[in-house]
Amino acid sequence: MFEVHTFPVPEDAKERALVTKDQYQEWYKKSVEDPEGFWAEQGKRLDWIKPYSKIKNVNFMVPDVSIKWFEDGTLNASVNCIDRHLAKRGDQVAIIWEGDEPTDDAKITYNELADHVGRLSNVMKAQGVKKGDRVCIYMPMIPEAAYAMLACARIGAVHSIVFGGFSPDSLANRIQDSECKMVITADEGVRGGRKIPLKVNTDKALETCPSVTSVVVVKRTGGDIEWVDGRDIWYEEATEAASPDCPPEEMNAEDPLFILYTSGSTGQPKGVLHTTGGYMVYASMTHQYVFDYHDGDIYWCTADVGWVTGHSYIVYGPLANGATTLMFEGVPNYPDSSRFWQVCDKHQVNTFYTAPTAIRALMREGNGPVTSTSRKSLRLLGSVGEPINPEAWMWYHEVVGDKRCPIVDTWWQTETGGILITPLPGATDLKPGSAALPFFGVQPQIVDNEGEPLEGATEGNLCITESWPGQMRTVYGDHERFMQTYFSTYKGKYFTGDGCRRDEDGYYWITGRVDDVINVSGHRMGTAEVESALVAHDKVAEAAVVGAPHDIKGQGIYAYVTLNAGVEPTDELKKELVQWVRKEIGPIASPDWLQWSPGLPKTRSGKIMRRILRKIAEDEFGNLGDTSTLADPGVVDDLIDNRQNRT
Ligand code: 6R9
Repeated sequence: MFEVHTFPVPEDAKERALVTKDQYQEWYKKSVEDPEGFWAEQGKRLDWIKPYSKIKNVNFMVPDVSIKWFEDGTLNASVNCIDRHLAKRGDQVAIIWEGDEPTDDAKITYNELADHVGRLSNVMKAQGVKKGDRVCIYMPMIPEAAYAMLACARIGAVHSIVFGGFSPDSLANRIQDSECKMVITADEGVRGGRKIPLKVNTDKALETCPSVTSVVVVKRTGGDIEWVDGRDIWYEEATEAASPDCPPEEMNAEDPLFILYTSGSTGQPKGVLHTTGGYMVYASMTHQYVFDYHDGDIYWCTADVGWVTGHSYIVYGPLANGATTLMFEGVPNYPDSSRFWQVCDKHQVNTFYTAPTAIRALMREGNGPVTSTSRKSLRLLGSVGEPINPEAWMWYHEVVGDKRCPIVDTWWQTETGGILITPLPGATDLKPGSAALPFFGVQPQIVDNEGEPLEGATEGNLCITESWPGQMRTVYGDHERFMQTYFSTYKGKYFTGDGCRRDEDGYYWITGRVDDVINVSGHRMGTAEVESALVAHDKVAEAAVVGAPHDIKGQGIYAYVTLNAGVEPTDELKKELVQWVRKEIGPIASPDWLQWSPGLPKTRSGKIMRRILRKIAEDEFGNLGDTSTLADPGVVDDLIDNRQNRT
């Protein structure tokens, strides 16, 4: 057992802190005792076109779940991220772009950002994109991805970003689900010296997407691509010819800002819908307080804009606060594993926010690549995406942060829009591995399997009992599924899908998903999605997928596959199936282990008993629990005998 040390707030963090320990207690108390008053005040951090008079209108009870914040106010998100900063900080750098190659970088000021976004907005309008239309963004990590998001926001279009690592099929499914009218993409992406064929993938996806009438293509590499006349438009040509002035659309606080697809325990990924007012208030506020953001700070979040972390903490939160945000196209180990820290030195980064999987991968390379850099500019470190194991936390703290920098371990989800449980750097003593305490306005509750609230030091299922402004409003096109997924397990409460422990100091320790979602390198993958990709192969009869511990990824994907009668189980076929899943979903879904299983453990009603498969995948087959309800208990011995070596 790892001994828990507490790390007190360092003196210098206390001195510059926007929120001190006492203030945290006081404000938190106010935020839960008088949420209307608290959020009425916080709403003022944005510029509104028509100010709100109503604050909160929320019902968590199925079948009437409805969530509204600031519902009679109007505003525009791009104005809040750009226009309102121009008078004071037009010449300040808004985005520092660091390319895949260390020689490739750029700085974009707020004035330049306004120009780019205005032009692209006009191009989109000229293509017939109107308020409420959906636009898919399938881009590498280049500034144009941020311009595309903000241009959508400016004209009231709803963006749906699809991570550049997803396959043509995954892209097509997401475009079809929200009937996007336009796709904004690039000829190719570049990551770690390798090219990603974004336009080729887009062309392939669009064979089954009749709703898309135009494709805007950024020239990133100049690689060879095909061109569909009348549909495809070069970004550079079109924006050069367009006017930079585009008046913003007046949006209601509850008008959609974006859709972002995320994996759940069943079925196809869900289109998580976020609206404008509450999301922006929450993204801006959490960015300011969690990262103790001060004017002039250089802030770097290493996420991809294809994930929610990129939405809230590369683009909307930082830009709403007039910050300088760094956008990185590359990967942590290219050209070598010093890259992150070299970039910190090069751009004098003060705040660095990354995922535990990256920390673990770099930790494996030893201290040399870190200690060969200065990192003197660093003041604060952050972690997100999965539980950070105390060993990785300690390494991050001691080696990367030279024991000077607090670490904010931020727990949140695509659904929550922003950070819900986290330390504040000037207010919270740290315990490695704990996400610490709730943010203002957030009321966590740990419940048992029957939904009974558990008090004090305890462990159970994590729910949130009251709404906060950044909460998702619905699943796009399927409000029923929204209510079923999040509000029906525990009546009247938002259920996170995570397990959680609370210690005697009230600190929260997230223990991981309690549903059929696997967290691979901080990316969510539904077991059902991988299973349906596998059974789509014509040699596969049945498949069951579970998560298993993985040294670098946190969790890896373990697949049990039953082949059709007469098909020979060969190593070649194993490779073929792994490739097949890559192609069907994307590289992040590749099974790490694949085991042939002539039979799967099923109940007499035909339900696969994943609990047993999980134990075998974890090498814990000594303690399988009750197997007597299985239709054929014999299959278990076969699975144990043929389990995959995970080391
Ligand atoms: C922001 C993001 C959400 C799931 C969440 C949980 C896990 C995220 C965490 C964490 C422990 C943290 N998770 N942050 N677990 N400690 N600091 O990652 O969103 O991709 O939707 O994933 O990730 O299991 O439920 P998303």
